[in-house]
Amino acid sequence: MQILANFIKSILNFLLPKTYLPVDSKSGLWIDWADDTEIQKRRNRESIKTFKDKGYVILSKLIPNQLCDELNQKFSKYVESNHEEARSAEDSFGFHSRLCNFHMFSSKAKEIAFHKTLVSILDEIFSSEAVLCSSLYFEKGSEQRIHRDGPFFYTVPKNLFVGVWVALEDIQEGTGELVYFPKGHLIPISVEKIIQEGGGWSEYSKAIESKCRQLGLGLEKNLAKKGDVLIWHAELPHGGSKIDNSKQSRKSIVFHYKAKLAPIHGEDVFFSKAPVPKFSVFSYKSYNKRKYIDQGIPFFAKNEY
Ligand SMILES: O=C(O)CCC(=O)C(=O)O
Ligand SMILES: [Fe+2]
Repeated sequence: MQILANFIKSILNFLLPKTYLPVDSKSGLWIDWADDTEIQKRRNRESIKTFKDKGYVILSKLIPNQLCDELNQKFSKYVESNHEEARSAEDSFGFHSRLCNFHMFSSKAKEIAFHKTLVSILDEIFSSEAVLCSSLYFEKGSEQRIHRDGPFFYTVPKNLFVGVWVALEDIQEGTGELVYFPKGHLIPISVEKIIQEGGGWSEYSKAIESKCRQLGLGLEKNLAKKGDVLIWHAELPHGGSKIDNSKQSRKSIVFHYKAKLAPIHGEDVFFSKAPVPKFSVFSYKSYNKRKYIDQGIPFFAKNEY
């Protein structure tokens, strides 16, 4: 069934004229346009309101400590049984760089990703089913520069994406905490202009950070407790701060979701001058009746990019 659907989508992508939708076109997320009375009608109104106003919402202690510990133990076991691959990702303190798509291996990760309260909020944010696209398990801070996730998860229309960050231990100061500019999702940056000038990811990220600083937005640090969850808007500028204490871990997992029917593309399409294909083609799996993209097997990748 899925093979047939993908075959048809690929044919249609080939035959149909591609959409010329400029990257700077309007947000497709209803929340970005909704007024207060609309938001008040929703079950998770408080979370949704905070998400709309600040660009993120924190759900304190949502994930049980035991489940966080079990996932960390699963990661250690995964490292043991994949020692050759893991060794190349290990630093001199014994910590590994990011493991991509650990949820494809671990049902504990899926249990967290599809936590009942979490998905009920995500479904309301999208006003449709939230579909899990990918995940990143971090044993230490990412030290990633301030960025928006938009280019990596380019939905059409845009912003039908959220990131969900889960603390898997109490986060210590100096370990490369997650940082973000509250309200930074509201700042317009012309991607079109950057593309016209031949720029890409690096120019876009620089422009975002300097605009936030220029407007005097404060950078906030997420000194989360084990089990805390933070949901960020597709346009929230965020990153990982510098690691001062390399001996201390910063265990966390990030999940990326899209609205069910939204086609999703990558950086190549986001920064390209070419029109966008109508459909994105993926295989899906399900867990407790929730859909997720089949990402194959987990793999280690560099933390910085
Ligand atoms: O956890 C971090 O330090 C940042 C992760 C991040 O930016 C992402 O997953 O999109
Ligand atoms: Fe990110």
